[in-house]
Amino acid sequence: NGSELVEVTNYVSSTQAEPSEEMKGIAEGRNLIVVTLESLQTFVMNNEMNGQTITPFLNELSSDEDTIYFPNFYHQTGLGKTSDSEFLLENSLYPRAGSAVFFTHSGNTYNSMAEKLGENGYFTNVQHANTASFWNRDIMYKAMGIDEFQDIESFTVEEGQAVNWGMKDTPFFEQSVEHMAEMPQPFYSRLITLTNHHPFYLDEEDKYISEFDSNSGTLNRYFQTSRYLDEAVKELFDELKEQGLYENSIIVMYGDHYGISENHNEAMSQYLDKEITPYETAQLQKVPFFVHIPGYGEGHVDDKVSGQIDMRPTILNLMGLDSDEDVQLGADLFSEEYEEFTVFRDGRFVTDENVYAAGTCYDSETGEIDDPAACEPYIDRTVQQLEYSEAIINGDLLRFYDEETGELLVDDVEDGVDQPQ
Ligand code: GP9
Ligand code: MN
Repeated sequence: NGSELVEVTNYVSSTQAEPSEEMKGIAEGRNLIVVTLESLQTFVMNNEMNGQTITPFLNELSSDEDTIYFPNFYHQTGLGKTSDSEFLLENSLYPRAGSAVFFTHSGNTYNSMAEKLGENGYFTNVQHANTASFWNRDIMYKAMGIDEFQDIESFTVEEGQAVNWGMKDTPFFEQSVEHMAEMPQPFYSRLITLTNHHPFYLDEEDKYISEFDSNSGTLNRYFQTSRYLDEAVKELFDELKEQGLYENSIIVMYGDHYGISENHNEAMSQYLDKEITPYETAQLQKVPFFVHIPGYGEGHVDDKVSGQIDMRPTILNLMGLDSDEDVQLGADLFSEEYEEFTVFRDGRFVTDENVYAAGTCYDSETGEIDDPAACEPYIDRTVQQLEYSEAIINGDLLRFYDEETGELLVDDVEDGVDQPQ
């Protein structure tokens, strides 16, 4: 009802963190390249398997002087998998429980990051070598105001260039960069990778490391496909440099969701050499997040607890665009007011002190069971955040967003819910 929607509006405007002045606009006017790293989890980063480095390029990048790397960044996706991560990135809202929002709410009005960049002179594009209708992307991208979607039709897949779900990441990146070279600048181009996807098969020539040896073929192969993705990203950086697109861009990369489910706990326990408790399972929802700004020079590892919902406000501030009046539930990661409190779509949460999973409150450092009182205040807040997000989506609330003032028009909200739509 109307009063609930007003409550949501008030909540959103009263809880926005003031974006960082220091980081504001440091990538202003640059091209924005966002790479979705399919199924990449943080546990493979800066790690080895049977003495072999799994992600050599990304490891180097994580301590590069032009990179801010977030090792305690969590995915917040649900059943919509990759598409849920896209939803989080573009809208800074939680995806829906029990269904993929890309299918259920593609008719809504959104105020996506793409639309916002578009209104500020950017050409906006997504590239993904799969059929356009997968996850209802073709429809949802229109709702999110993305100018151009280059799907499989825009790519040439030669003999030997496909494996698993389709086109391999290396030729995909090669052609993506060629496409970028043709785009009007500044552009926002989002690249969605595919090779590191279940069931994680590879051609022999693409295996840079050997398999793991556990009872899970899935986990055994996952290290190899992660290694392949790492190599492909290295080539992406090389090609951007060759095309002269590197210096004048900002490159943001994030893992979309877990690749290894709890069905493989026994094998995972063998690899990590520890028992997989609900605490460990929550830790395994970490996905890597990189903000790479060529020439920045002040790169560092930022270990704050954070999540995909924070990408939109963080990126927009770096691009010099205000979003603190927008209807979004994440916060600028560089804000001095940033609160370390990350909510999973299923109601688990992580703070700097605790991990709440399977109804149990754990100490975030040790993984030991903590006093339930430590988690208590966050339990209601978690439910509330998720409910508000649902209310925004289900009520199509962004219809009432005023782009001029950056506010929700409360009177219209109340009228809108009283009238048949
Ligand atoms: C499909 C690709 C993978 O186009 O994004 O989807 P997923 O199964 O990871 O959601
Ligand atoms: Mn995915």
